[in-house]
Amino acid sequence: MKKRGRENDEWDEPAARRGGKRRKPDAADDGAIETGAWGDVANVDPRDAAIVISIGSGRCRLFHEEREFDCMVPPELAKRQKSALAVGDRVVTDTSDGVCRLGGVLARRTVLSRPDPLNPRVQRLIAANIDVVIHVVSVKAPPLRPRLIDRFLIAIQRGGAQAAICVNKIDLLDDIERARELATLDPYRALGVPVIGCSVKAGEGIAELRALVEGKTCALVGHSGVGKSSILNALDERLDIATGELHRRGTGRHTTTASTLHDLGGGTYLIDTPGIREFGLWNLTLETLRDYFPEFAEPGEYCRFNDCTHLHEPGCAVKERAESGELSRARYDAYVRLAEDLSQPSR
Ligand SMILES: Nc1nc2c(ncn2[C@@H]2O[C@H](COP(=O)(O)OP(=O)(O)O)[C@@H](O)[C@H]2O)c(=O)[nH]1
Ligand SMILES: [Mg+2]
Ligand SMILES: [Zn+2]
Repeated sequence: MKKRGRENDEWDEPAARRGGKRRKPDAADDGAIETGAWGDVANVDPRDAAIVISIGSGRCRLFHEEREFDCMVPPELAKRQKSALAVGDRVVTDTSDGVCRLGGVLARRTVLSRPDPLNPRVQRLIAANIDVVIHVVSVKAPPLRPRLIDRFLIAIQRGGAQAAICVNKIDLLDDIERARELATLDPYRALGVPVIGCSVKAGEGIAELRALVEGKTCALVGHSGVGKSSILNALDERLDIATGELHRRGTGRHTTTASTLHDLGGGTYLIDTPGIREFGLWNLTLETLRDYFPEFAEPGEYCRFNDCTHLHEPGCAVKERAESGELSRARYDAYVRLAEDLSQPSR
C-alpha cells in the first residue's frame, strides 16, 4: 500500500484496513463512521459548503447558493471515490485555476455505508449527513419479508442516522391482509422506529411520509422495485424521476443506478439510492450485536449468567420471554440468525 500523509490517513479507509494488516475487530471499530474530513476544512461552516448531489467518474455535481454545477474530483479522491466521497457530503471548491475542483470534504455527521462486494473490509459510502434513512419495503411485489429489516436497521443505526420503515404498495392488499401484514412490523414500532404504510398508487400515507421528511435529509433504501423512486415522485411531483415501469418502446427498465440527492426546498433533501439487497455485518461482534436489540436489555438482567449471549445458555430469560411471546419471537429469531451469520467466515 502506498504511504500517505498522516492527515490523509483518516478519511478514506475503515479503521480495520489502516496499517495494511487486519486488526481484530474491537468495540472502537464497531459502527465506525467514515466521518473523517479531507483537505483544509477545519474552519468551514457546513452552512457555507456546497452539497454533493451526485457523483460520476472523476467529477461530481454540486448544489450551492441555489445553483447546480459540475466539479472535478482530484484523482487521489476519485480513485477511492466510493469510499471517500458520498452524496450528501458537504464540500468546498477551489476555482483558483479557473476550473472548479473539489478542495475539501467536511467531516460527516452520519453515513450510510456497506461493505464493498469485492473487498468486504472496505466500506462503500451510500450517502452522508442523513438524518433519517427510510427502509422501503413492499407487499406482494416483492412480498414483505420482515427478516430483511433487521440487517437494514443495524446498518442504519451504525452510521448514526435514525431509521424508519415504509411499507409500500398496500393497495395490493385487502383490509384484512393489510392489518395482518402491518402487524408483523409491530416489534419495530415498539422500538420507536416509525412504520408507515403507504401506496403511491392510491396516494395513501404520502402526507405522513412528507411530515416525516420535512426539513431533514433523508435517504430511501431497499430492494429494487419496492417503489423508492415512485415515492420520491409522489412527495414532490417536480422530481419526475424514472421509475421501474417498462419502457414504452420496450428497451428495458428504468432503474436508479447511483445515489442522487434531490432538493425539495425548505431544508428538505431526499436521496434516492439504487436497490440494495443486503447490508453486511462488517466488524460486528456478538457483544455489539446485542446492542442493536435494545429490547433484550431488561429481560437480560434476569438471565442466569450475566454474560449470557441468549443463544444456548440455560436459564436465559430473553429466550424464555421470546418463547412465551412477551418478547417478539420474530426479533429473537432474527437475533439468532444474525449471531449464526457472524460465526461464518465470510460475511
Ligand atoms: N401497485 C403499486 N405499484 C407501485 C407502487 N409504487 C410503485 N409501484 C410500481 O413498482 C415498480 C417499481 O417502482 P420504482 O419506484 O421504480 O421502484 P424502486 O426500484 O424502488 O425505485 C413500478 O412499476 C411502479 O409503478 C404502489 O404504491 N402500488
Ligand atoms: Mg429507483
Ligand atoms: Zn440470556
